[in-house]
Amino acid sequence: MALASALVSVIIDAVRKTARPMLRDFGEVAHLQVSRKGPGDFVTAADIKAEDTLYELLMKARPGYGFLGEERGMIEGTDKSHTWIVDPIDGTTNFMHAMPHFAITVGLQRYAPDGSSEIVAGVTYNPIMNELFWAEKGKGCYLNDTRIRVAGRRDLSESLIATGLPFIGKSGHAQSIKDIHAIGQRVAGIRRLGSAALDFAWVACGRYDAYYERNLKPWDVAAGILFVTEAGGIVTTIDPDGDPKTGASILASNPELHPQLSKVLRG
Ligand code: LIP
Repeated sequence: MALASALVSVIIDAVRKTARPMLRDFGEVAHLQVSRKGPGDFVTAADIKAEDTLYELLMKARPGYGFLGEERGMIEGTDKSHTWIVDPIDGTTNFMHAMPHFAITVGLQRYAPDGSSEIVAGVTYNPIMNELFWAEKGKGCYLNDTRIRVAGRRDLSESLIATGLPFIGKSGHAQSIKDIHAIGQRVAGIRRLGSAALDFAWVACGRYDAYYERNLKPWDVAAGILFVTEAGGIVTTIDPDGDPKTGASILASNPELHPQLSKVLRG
C-alpha cells in the first residue's frame, strides 16, 4: 500500500500471505477438517493454519510483542507495551458453509505505563472481495488505497444497521430479541452477515450506518474499533462506561446516530 507505514505494511504483508492458502481451503471447504470447540463454536484446519502463519510472521517482525489469538489464546511477550490481537478467520461459520463473507483481522494494542491501552493499528482483509481495510492511529482509515469515512446519515428512519445474533451455546437470546424489536421499529433495515470484523469495516466505509452486538471477543473488535474512530465515527459499549476493546458489547456509528441508537438500546 502506497500510503501505509512500515508497521502497517508488516501486518498487510502477513495478512496477504495468510490469505493465499485460505482461498484454496475455501474452495475445498467440503473436505476441510472441522473441530467443535463448544456448542455452535467451530474451528477449521484453515483457522489453525492461518493463525500459525500470522503468529510466525508477526512475531518474526516484532519478536517481543505479546500475541492474543482466537485459537492460541494469550501468549505473553517480553515487550509488555504491545500485543497482537488476531482472529484468523472472523466468520468461521460462514467459511464452513462456503459463504463468501469472512475476513482475516489483526489489531495491535499498545499499553501505556499507567495501564491504559488503545488500538494503534489494524488490518481486516476480505480475500473473496480483495478488500483490505487498514488504519493507524491518527492517520485515517483506508479501503485498499482509498481513504474512507463513516456515512453522514442523521435520520435513524433512513439508516441501515448491522448486528449479530446469539445461537446455540451463546447467552443473551432474550436481550437480542428486545434489541431487534426496539431497533427494527425505527430504522430502514437490519443486516446480520456473520462477521463482526467486516461489520465494523462496513460502518467505517459508510455501507452500514451503524453496528451493534453483544458478547463478542477482543479479536472480533480490535481492528474495527480503530477503523470506525479513524473514519470519523464513535465506538462505545452499549451500556455506559464500559471498554469496547473487551467485546462485551459494541455500538459503532457516526456522531449523529450514535446517541440516538444508544438511547434506543439502553431502553
Ligand atoms: C463471529 C463474529 C460474529 C458473531 C459470532 C462469532 P467468529 O466470530 O464475527 O459477529 O456474531 O458469534 O463470534 O467466531 O466467526 O470468528
